Amino acid sequence: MKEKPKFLLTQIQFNLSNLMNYKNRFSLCILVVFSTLLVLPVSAQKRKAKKKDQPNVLVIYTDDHRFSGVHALGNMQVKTPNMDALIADGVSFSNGYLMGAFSGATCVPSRAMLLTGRNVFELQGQGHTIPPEHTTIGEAFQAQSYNTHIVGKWHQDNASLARSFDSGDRIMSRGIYLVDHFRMPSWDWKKDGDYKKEEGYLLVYDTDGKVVRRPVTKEDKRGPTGTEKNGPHTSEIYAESASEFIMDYKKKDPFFMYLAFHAPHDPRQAPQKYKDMYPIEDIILSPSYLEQHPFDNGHMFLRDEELAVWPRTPDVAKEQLSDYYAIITHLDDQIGKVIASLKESGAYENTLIVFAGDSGLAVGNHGLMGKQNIYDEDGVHIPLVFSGNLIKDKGSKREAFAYNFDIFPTILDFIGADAPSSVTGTSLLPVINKEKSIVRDYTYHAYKQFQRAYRKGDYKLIEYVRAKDYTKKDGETTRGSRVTQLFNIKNDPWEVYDLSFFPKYAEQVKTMQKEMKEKAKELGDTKANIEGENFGFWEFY
Ligand SMILES: [Ca+2]
Repeated sequence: MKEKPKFLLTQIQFNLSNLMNYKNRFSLCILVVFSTLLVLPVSAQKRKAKKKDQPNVLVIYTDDHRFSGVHALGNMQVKTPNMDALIADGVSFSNGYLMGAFSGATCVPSRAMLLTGRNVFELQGQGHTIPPEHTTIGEAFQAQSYNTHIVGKWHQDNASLARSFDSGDRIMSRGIYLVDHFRMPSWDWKKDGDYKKEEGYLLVYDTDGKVVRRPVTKEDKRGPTGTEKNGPHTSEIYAESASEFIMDYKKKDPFFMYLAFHAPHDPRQAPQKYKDMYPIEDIILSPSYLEQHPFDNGHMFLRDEELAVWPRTPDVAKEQLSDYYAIITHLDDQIGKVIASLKESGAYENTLIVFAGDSGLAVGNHGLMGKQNIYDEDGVHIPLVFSGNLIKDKGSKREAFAYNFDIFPTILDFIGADAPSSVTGTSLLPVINKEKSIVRDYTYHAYKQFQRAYRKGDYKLIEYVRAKDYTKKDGETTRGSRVTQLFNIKNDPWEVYDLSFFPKYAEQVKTMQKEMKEKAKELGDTKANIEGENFGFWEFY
């Protein structure tokens, strides 16, 4: 513990000051030694023993990677042998969820929740800034004498980045974004967190095919225009950096590494070799595929949705899904390299690996492309896996409802440490260890002022409202539709058959509507709790 040396010093100083009157230097010496012996050796030994046994922790966070975007989870066409191996070597959660978002960039709150262990209503605003009173996962591991390291995407403020990690490499998103996996600016780690736009650099191939860095210039227009001929893909850059860190790691203290990939986020680019694995004509669309969403869900037009034309004909949707699978398989290969480094360095034996995605993604489901909704696969259902040598019940699945903000308390619990008081998520360790079957009996989901969902048992109620909205471009407008949907997720995981209008389910809908309102109150789902929000769902319901 970092706090302990301070305590020791204070004790010794206190003893010394009490002894100032002693003339006999020998007695003073004996007493100092005695008091030091009393306090020091026991705790020092304990610290040492604890450090030696503590496992390393590697958190792999993928971007816009839906649950069914892992072959072993959704049994779809996508090939993910390395992720499947993590699942075979661990415990995976079949009902892992993102709670929701108040921003179209759902990456932001998703990461804020992961990093603070707090739910979407407990973040500062939409989660762009993590205030000092919300202890981050990095800080919590630092307090346990871990060396904390980050590679890849950081979507929050510089101050929380600097205080969360001891080191880092290839930091993404510090001011320039070229919308291109082959031309993604990186920043070197800066302890002071003072990242400057002009310090961002690109990794490119020189004429000999060697990777070299060059500054980003005004000529570097937004893409996607890069290919594997220009330079390495973000997934390759981050995996290589993480592997180097693992191979070179010599410190006695364990490491906590946060490896945040940007794939499979759009633009869905991958080297041609991976694209060739998924011929468009062979792609099988999901059961929920539609040419167009049947009603205005409140946020139909934004960058994610504009990635494909309307209507999303089968050919359009297949092309998108082919690209999505290609970038996932490419990512899978890179994850495989990181795991290989763990094995080669000998660290695998004592490393807990957490693998999770930050949101779902529609890619043609229900006529949608993005993640700005709260359907399962299209918006909130995520891969969530705890894996590695230290997990005993290998290849097993858990049905318990889990959120991404449970990861933080779970891994602290795993290493035998208490979660900081600012964490409100729940440890899933008792579920992993089969001491409990659930930690909560429902999930709640929110997307802006337009959509709310409540999942209990096999059923999921989704409510949509027509609500006011404000954008800089359009000013104040009214969007959305008043729609109720009820799905049986167990029988219908793709949410194809809306049961809400069948008389048989009238009571079920009524009960769930009532309960959802109660849960909204308990969770504090009001615009007052989301700093900067002008409109709240419940005022339009
Ligand atoms: Ca994302």
